[in-house]
Amino acid sequence: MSTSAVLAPDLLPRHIAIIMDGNNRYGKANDLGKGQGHVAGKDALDPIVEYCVNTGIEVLTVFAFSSENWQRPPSEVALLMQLLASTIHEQIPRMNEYRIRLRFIGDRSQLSDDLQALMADAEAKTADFKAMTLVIAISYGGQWDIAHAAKQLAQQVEAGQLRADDINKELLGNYVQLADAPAVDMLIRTGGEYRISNFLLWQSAYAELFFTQTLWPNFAADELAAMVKEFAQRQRRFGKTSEQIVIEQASR
Ligand code: M2E
Repeated sequence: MSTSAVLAPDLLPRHIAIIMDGNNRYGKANDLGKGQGHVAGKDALDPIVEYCVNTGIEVLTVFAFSSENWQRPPSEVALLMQLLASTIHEQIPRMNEYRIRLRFIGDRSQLSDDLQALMADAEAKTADFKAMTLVIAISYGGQWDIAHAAKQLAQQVEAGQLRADDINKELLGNYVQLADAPAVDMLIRTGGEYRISNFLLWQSAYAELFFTQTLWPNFAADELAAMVKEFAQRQRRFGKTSEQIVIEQASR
């Protein structure tokens, strides 16, 4: 399938979020060494980023390492931390080439000083790029995100700068991660599980959900393009009455 079919801009998702699951199963299925599925998964992102920037997607957010991933075997955590650092190093020149802004969300206090410095450096070097924003979620959890936002409001209340009665969803929504980005339009999970796994809970409140059996290292731009097409079809149906859809289908 061609990945370049043109879609009406008002039917395109502005923000796509992906749970990149299935690296370890890919490693086992292909007799790779322990942890090598993650190495394979690392390279799967590049064509997806290229598709998104060429299609005019504003924000792509990927779940690289969750709050829960800290409970994986220490050797796997160590490998993932190494892979994160080497991937960030590799990605900086690519971001420069494509004019993509790189951002990170999650609880950075859990990460090594070296990794924190590398993340801050990558963000600073790409801060003015406007072609797309690529967001990497590291040590991220949706519940952490909401609790972290609530804590900031509570500190304002404690300081006498805010009345508890003035807290509402609009105000809290200004303190969650990516408050300045469009809401998630499409939430995709690869690897065959049907869960959101504490990803962007607040930001995905109205997202269209997409699940595929494809393991992350095998997920390619043509499958994403088919999902974006399906998203546009769902958008076109949205707002129409069920009678209109029945008439439309009868006339095909
Ligand atoms: C990623 C991280 O499972 C992860 C291993 C490292 C690479 N990866 C998958 C990422 O998601 C950082 C950047 Cl800059 C890009 C991708």
